[in-house]
Amino acid sequence: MLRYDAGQGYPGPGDPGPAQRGASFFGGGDTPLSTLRQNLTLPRRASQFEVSAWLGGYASQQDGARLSVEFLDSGGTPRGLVVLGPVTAEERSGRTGLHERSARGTVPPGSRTAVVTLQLTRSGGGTSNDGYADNISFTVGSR
Ligand SMILES: [Ca+2]
Repeated sequence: MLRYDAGQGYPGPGDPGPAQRGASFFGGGDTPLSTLRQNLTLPRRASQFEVSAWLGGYASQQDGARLSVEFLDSGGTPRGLVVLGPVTAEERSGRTGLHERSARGTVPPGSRTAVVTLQLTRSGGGTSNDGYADNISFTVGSR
């Protein structure tokens, strides 16, 4: 976790990002790849999903954040995959910050588990892995 008041070129209160951004966000640290993963058991009646996240990076560097949701059946067989990001340096207009990405759809039939994975990737340019993420949300509902 990094704080929005960390300075040193990291995203701050005045940079593009969520309106309600709290005090901290996820950053990649000093390693080429940082991964956070959460396995969620889906309610039996879940038929619709919505996923959103604010993803970003540093200046013109291509370090980035990618959020995926993989749906698995009871045997662990993949039923579907949704990917958000990464937000490229071009999409950020070369400016440090985070931008919202979202997707919604139908939960693939037979899905019992959703695996939410955040990957923060360094693509050269110093030791700092400047993939950033905040306000990650995954919700399901029934129609
Ligand atoms: Ca970097």
